[in-house]
Amino acid sequence: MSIEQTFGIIKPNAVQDGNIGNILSAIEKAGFTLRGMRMARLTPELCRGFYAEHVHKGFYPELEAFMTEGPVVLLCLEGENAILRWRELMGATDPAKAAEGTLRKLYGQNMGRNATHGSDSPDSAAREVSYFFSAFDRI
Ligand code: RTP
Ligand code: MG
Repeated sequence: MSIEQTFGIIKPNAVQDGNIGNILSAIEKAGFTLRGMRMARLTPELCRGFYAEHVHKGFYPELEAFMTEGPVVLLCLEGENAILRWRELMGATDPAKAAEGTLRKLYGQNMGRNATHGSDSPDSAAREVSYFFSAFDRI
């Protein structure tokens, strides 16, 4: 058994559409423990640091414009195999290809406006949790 922490974001489109509650409810029903949660409005600088691996890709300007257009909810989730299980609950990056019942299928609009973010590995989970949460914020 491996208890992990992972990092999630409820992205601007899901906040604008009034789906914070639905997504938090799915997280609780799936058995995650919420260790950190905060609303924020990302700045371009914060977004560049967060998406360092994507900054030089063609889609990055569109990604930054979207992620900074309105408030987001930052999450630290804990549970058994939390990193993989949170990715499974979200579904595929492209909502059109995401499985029925997944968060991106339910609340995503397209490849960019895809409702949620989740860390993709133990290294990125550790980096992303500490990028946005101090130890004091994780309770
Ligand atoms: P995320 O990081 O947001 O959880 O998504 P992911 O791992 O499934 O996808 P990733 O490859 O890390 O891409 C990060 C976000 O960039 C947008 N994207 N757009 N237009 C495109 O080709 C494209 N590719 C990626 C998506 O919003 C994706 O979530
Ligand atoms: Mg990613």
